[in-house]
Amino acid sequence: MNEKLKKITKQFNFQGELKNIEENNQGNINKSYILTFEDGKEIHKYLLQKINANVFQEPYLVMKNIELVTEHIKKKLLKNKDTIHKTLNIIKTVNKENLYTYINFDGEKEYYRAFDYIDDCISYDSLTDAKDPITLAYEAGKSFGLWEKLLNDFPIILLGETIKDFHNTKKRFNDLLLSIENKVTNRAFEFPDEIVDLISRYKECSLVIDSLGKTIPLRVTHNDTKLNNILMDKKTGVGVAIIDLDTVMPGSSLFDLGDGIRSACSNAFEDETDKKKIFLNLDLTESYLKGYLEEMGNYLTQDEINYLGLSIKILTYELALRFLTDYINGDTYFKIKYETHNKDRFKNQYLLLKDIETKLEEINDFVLKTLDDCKNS
Ligand code: GN1
Ligand code: MG
Repeated sequence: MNEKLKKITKQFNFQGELKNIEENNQGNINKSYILTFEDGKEIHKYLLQKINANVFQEPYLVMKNIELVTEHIKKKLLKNKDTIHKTLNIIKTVNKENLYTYINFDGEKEYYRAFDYIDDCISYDSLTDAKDPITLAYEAGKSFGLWEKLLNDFPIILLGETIKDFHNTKKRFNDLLLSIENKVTNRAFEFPDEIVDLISRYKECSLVIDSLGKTIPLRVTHNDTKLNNILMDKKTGVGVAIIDLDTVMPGSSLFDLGDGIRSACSNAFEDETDKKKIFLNLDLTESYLKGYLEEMGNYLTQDEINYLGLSIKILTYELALRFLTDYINGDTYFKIKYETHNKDRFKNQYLLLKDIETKLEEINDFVLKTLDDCKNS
């Protein structure tokens, strides 16, 4: 067992004796470990995470947001007598803190936090190989819709901004231009046509961010609504919990909906190698929208509704910009597993973006039809 981690686990109020540490490689940002403890006959599992302090520069703020939001959700679930859904439960350190700060050999601070491990669940990186993708897409939309609904009355001013301008599409675009100018690598030369093409979409893709806080309300949003951030019950397929709450901040519902559909309905992994698989699956999209709108449909404003379809394009555009920027900057942000990982991720998002554009009209029709169905049911 990793001796350093073993030492770190002693700093938390875990129950029992540590039996196993297993690394979980799903996230692109933080490092995660599943811990198994034994207490007599009882087994307790926890999730230990090392926060990526390069990405989250204020880890205590991240944890404060998570604490506030999860306490609110817990109260709401109790009030609604909802025993199916769950939320993250923070395990405090022995000093009653949300984080343990470890000083490493180089004198740098490493931040660790822990949660109860939510067992008997599965999270998908893609729905294509799942047994019943249509139902799971519906569950995915419903899960994020319910999560937003539960937080609809949360006092938004209590939340800090954990990553500034996280979904500011214009800022993401400027970051790409800066990476090209800074020339840390010469990789921008690999994509001259794509870059010109991305520039041509700047205006349309800035529409949501330009209206945010004006005709598009600020809400409590998750901001990282990837499919694998939903834990689904292994047996029933029901979305049980929304995880990865690091980017919970004031934002737009459109960020969450757009990113959710981009991720769940794109029919492929973000680093898919079979290009034929990369397209927006309209059946999955319709199902996701249905689940989401059943929960959130009554709360959305007209402008939010008008931009639902476009948000899928914008969020795909934004992630394409981010992967390309990171590739040009020499891979400093996203974890990579091989040298051209970010390049492949960019190419896939770019392909997806082009496909989404051909389907926007149809998606907008779904939105109206689904909203009508929700009202009449
Ligand atoms: C990161 O943490 P993870 O892997 O769920 C990223 C998201 C991206 C996603 C793309 C804090 O999410 O914004 O959409 O990778 N999170 C952060 O895979 O940057
Ligand atoms: Mg994340």
